[in-house]
Amino acid sequence: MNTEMLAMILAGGQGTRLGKLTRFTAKPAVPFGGRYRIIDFALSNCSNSGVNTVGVVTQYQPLELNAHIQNGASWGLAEKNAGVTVLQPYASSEGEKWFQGTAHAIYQNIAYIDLYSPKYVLILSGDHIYKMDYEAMLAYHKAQHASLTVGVLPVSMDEAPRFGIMNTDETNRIVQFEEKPKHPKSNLASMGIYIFNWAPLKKLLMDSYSTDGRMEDFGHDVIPAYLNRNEPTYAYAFHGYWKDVGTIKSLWQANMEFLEPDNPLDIDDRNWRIYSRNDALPPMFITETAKVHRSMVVDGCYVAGEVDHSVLSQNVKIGTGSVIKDSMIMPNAVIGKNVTIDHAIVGERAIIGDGGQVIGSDDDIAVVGFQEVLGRMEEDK
Ligand code: ADQ
Ligand code: ADP
Repeated sequence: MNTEMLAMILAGGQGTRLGKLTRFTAKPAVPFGGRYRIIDFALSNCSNSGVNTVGVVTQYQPLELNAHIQNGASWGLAEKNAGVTVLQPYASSEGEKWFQGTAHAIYQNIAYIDLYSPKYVLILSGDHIYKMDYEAMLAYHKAQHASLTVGVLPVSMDEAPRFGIMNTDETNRIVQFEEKPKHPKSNLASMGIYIFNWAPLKKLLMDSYSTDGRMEDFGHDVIPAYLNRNEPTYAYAFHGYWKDVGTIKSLWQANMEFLEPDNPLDIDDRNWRIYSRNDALPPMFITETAKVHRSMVVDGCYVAGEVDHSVLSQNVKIGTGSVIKDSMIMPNAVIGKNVTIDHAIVGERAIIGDGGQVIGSDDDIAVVGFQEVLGRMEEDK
């Protein structure tokens, strides 16, 4: 087996900042935009960019993620010379342990990567909403004769401490890099997207794990080591919509932006489709009492109440007299009669009984957790 560039999607984060939504689900498996899960964006980008061999590195609560990805057929990644492999932590000779940092997760999967003898390895995060052509990034990487290319974009100065921050010279070579600096010296941020020449990265990881100088993390350890060793390391500027949906607020915001007709993500782009698993659900049903405005409502939904500026995912039920406004309702949630939901995210399979109130604000989005049950339905009383 041989592939020029193989992708590794890091999908192991717990997503503690998403609280009750990720108690039983890895962050990349969190539903987004009615029909999708967050990881669909990275998987679709791979497929659209002609990157056909993809390893998905999981760790925390991988069941939902496994069920979602299956053999990758939904993203066109199960055909000849292609494939998605879901990689799980395994007991190594060092004893059973979780992957530690991101670089350690790659180190643990060297044998998988070597099966395909790639020249380049593309490292991605499973938790970003964006459309990006990795083939164009590879062309840039080759043109610069780089050993490592990092996808970058400017962020606001107050957000900069959440990111890897760098300075570049006039040729876009990275001359300085700090992971999550308290006092950032620039606003040029790493997207956590890397193209590495595989041979030198593999050597660095193998050497570091045979000594004490362990390379746990790309941002903290590997990029600084590349700069120290004078490996040609370049920044690749991304222009477009990109969102790290790691917090409740950013997840809610990204869903609301998804409803904007001029959303820069342009989900209707036929040349860059975002694919997802298709469950062949029945069509949605809207009753005579329902009112639906400015909303996305997908397959399997039943709506008898009022829905305004909201996203309803698969199989959501909304009872009569209920009002859903500025909210994101995740798959299989059941909402009873006369319920008010405003500025909220309702988790998968949550149940909200008759008369329930879930009301947040711009600064404090209300959350009902995965499988959480609030109140009771009339029939149960
Ligand atoms: P963070 O996103 O904070 O910063 P990290 O927590 O290491 O970095 O996670 C990166 C991705 O890897 C996430 O998708 C996470 O779920 C996953 N992940 C983490 N540990 C893992 C493990 N052991 N096994 C599998 N997957 C794992 C990074 C960079 C910054 C950059 C931001 C951009 O370090 O420099 O600015 O991404 O979002
Ligand atoms: P957040 O930043 O919202 O807390 P991340 O997805 O970035 O979420 O990951 C949170 C942290 O949890 C990371 O430092 C990651 O290494 C750690 N982590 C991931 N999986 C596990 C696990 N199974 N057990 C303990 N910690 C984990």
